[in-house]
Parts: sequence; C-alpha cells; structure tokens
Amino acid sequence: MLKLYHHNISVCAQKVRIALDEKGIEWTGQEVDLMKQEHLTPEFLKINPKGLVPVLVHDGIPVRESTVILEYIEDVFPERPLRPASPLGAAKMRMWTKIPDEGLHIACASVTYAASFVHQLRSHHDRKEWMERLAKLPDRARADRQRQIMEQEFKAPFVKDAVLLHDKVLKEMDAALGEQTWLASDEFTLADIAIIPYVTRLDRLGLEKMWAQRPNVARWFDAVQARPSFDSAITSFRSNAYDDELKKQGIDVWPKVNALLTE
Ligand SMILES: N[C@@H](CCC(=O)N[C@@H](CS)C(=O)NCC(=O)O)C(=O)O
Repeated sequence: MLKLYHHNISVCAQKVRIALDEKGIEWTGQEVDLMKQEHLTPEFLKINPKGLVPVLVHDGIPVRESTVILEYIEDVFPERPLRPASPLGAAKMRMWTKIPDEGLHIACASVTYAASFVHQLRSHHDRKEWMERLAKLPDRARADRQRQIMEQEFKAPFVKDAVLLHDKVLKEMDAALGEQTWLASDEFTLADIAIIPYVTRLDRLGLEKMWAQRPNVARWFDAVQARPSFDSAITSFRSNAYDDELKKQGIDVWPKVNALLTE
C-alpha cells in the first residue's frame, strides 16, 4: 500500500503526485497542514525528522526526499516508464532532477515568501506569533531566511540571487527545449516532472513574463498543462490560490522581480 504525506501546494509534493498520476498508480493521501504546523508534531517528526513533506510510505516504510521518491516509484513500478532506458538518457534526466536539490527549491521558497507568504502570514499572525512559529522549525537556516524575508521582503540579499537562479534555469530550459520536445529527450520524463512545479509556481505568482522571450519554455508549459496529470496532481489540489490572494491585496509581483532582473 502507498500512502503519501503531502500538502496541496507544496512543490515537492506536486512532483510526486504528477509521477503517481502519469504512471496510473493508486495511492492514499494524508494532507499535512503546514500553516497549522502539522509537520512539526511529534507524530509527523517520527515519519520525517526534518519536518518536511512529501513522504511516501510504502508498506509501512517511509521514503523521503521528492527526488529520491521519484526514482523509487520508477524502480518499484517500471510500467509506463518516466526514466530514459539508456544510461546516457538517464544521466541527462538526472541533470534536471538535481536542479531543485542544488538550489532551485530554496530559491523558489524565497521568491514565494517574498511575493506572497509574507502578506498571507502577516494577515494571520502578529510578529510575536510569527517568531514563535520560526523558533519551532528544525532547519535553522530556513528559519533565518524566512525571518529576513519577513523583515526585508524583496530587499533581502539572497532574494535577488533566487530570482536570478530562476532566470538561469529558464534560459537553460529554453536551450534544451530548442533541441527536443521535452527537457531530457523527446519523451516526457522525470526531468519534466522535477521542474514543472517550479514554473507553475512562477506562473501562479504572476511571473509568466519571465519566459515571455523564451518561446520554447512557453510551448513546453502549454504542453505540460494539457496533460491530464497537471489537472489531477496540481489544479485539483488548489484551494488557496496565490494569485487570488495577491490580487485581493492589490499586489503586483512582476515589477519587483523585473527590477531585480534588470538592475
Ligand atoms: N528536499 C526536500 C524538500 C522538502 C520541502 O522543503 N518541503 C516543504 C514543502 S515544498 C515543506 O515541507 N516545508 C515545511 C516548512 O516550510 O516548514 C524534498 O525534495 O522533498
């Protein structure tokens, strides 16, 4: 039996849900409410001491880390393959799945916090409550980044680097997609799955202009959204929409991001 501990808008959980859907695998889900800090309860910390989703529990054994989970699913359920069969194809695929783990994931969290979460958290918690939340995070570097963003928003020094890293990845994507249909080959693979949630997040934050001059990325993202897995793994889980919240508060993120890209 497969049980996925996940969260509706977690980018890492989205990756795993896409892979499960693309392969037609049955799973049961347990949503972990990050806003209510359900990921920091003693019960959940036994499942993942890092206090992070997703975790895929297979026959009672937890598998953690989304990139590891993706390959685990592929190894256990090889039907409808999402990993190229050739060693070189698999290596190309892994060059993409490594990108989130090597910085894009943290960068995505920084941009999301600066653009949206600061406003949402501020409207629900005063500073003292926010500091209490941060004090509970097991990852102190993550807590410190969140504190700096809370105080400086887009002016926190590492937020500019986070925006530039997204830009670099989009540039590399555009080049790769000029050579082939999908990121690692002409087949849809785990490479695409690893990157989809990050481009989707930019789109939700109103930052689609980041690929306005990158037609291959635009073509890829249209094709991604036309796949049934996008609906079942991403759209159907949307209950708190970033864009609605940003629009409600009259916040336009693009000018701030564009300033960092061009200054
Ligand atoms: N490297 C981990 C990262 C997991 C991660 O950062 N998960 C986020 C949601 S996308 C989380 O659980 N955040 C909880 C928090 O911010 O305290 C993976 O790929 O699974």
